Amino acid sequence: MILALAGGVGGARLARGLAQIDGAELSIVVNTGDDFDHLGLRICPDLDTVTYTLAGIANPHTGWGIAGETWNFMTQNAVLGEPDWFRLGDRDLATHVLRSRMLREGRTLTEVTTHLAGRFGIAAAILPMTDAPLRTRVETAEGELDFQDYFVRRQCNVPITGLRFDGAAGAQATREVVSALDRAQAIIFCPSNPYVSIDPILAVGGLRSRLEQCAVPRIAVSPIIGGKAVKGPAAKMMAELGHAVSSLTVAKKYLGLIDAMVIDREDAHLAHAIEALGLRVLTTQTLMRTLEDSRVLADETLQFAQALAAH
Ligand code: FO1
Repeated sequence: MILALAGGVGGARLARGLAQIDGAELSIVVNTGDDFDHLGLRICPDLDTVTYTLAGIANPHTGWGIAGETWNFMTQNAVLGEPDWFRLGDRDLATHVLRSRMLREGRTLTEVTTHLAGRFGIAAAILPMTDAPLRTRVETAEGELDFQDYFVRRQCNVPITGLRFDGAAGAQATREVVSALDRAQAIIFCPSNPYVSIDPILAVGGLRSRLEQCAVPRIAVSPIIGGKAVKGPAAKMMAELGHAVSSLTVAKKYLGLIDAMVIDREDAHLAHAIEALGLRVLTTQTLMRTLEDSRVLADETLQFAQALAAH
């Protein structure tokens, strides 16, 4: 079984590629630090991005939400004077209504996510990192902001000074995540934002130490290509937190948690420096524009894992 750690769009795209590989059972542990309550509904952006991407219905332009959405709910919401900075499409809304009702009825987020994945015909296990509330808070010169307030309402336009994972102290990994980790034959850190997609997963009680002690190949696919993030604020955050924007910074950040890195051809010149940290490196095309790109990268990453296991 392959275990992937993922956050938003980049992570979901590699996860979709991994799900295409014949015979590879897949579990995806997903960041829930971005979750929040909005308009009376529980919104879980990264779980939904992974679910919609694996279902093949994700909006290809935004990466989040459902393709071919209509926006009647948002239009009417504005008529009623309700906030419209966070856009919930009409189809997407059904997910949030169902999830919120099931949670109110006492089901866990893991149960709700499994139910939704089943309705979309997804074979992979999509696992929230925890069922407990853990919320990413962004520290800025203007004070602390809720994650979606920073990310969507403020469009990441405030320099950050740090990040905090509210509730991490009391958040335990679920039984399903622990069992997936125990059964994993390889662990893939998807090309998700290290600071706001992967770090919240590592902040969940027991997960970092379990990953540190895993004896199977652990490979990170870098979200940075040529000093830029493919999507989202990873590069901006890296710079604001005082680091060089590069795959080498990603390698250093994951040191102790990974055995190897997959970097883009554009960053081939960094391979020696990453290897000098004691990591193995695979250099290939990491940009995923199409489903075929995702499948090829997933295939190469799994072959790399097999070679590492045989080593
Ligand atoms: N991102 C935006 O930039 N603007 C939005 O209006 C927006 C709405 C939205 C609705 C549902 C959902 O699941 C995700 C949504 N996102 C939106 C994306 C999301 O909030 C972020 O991309 C992630 O939290 C970061 O991974």
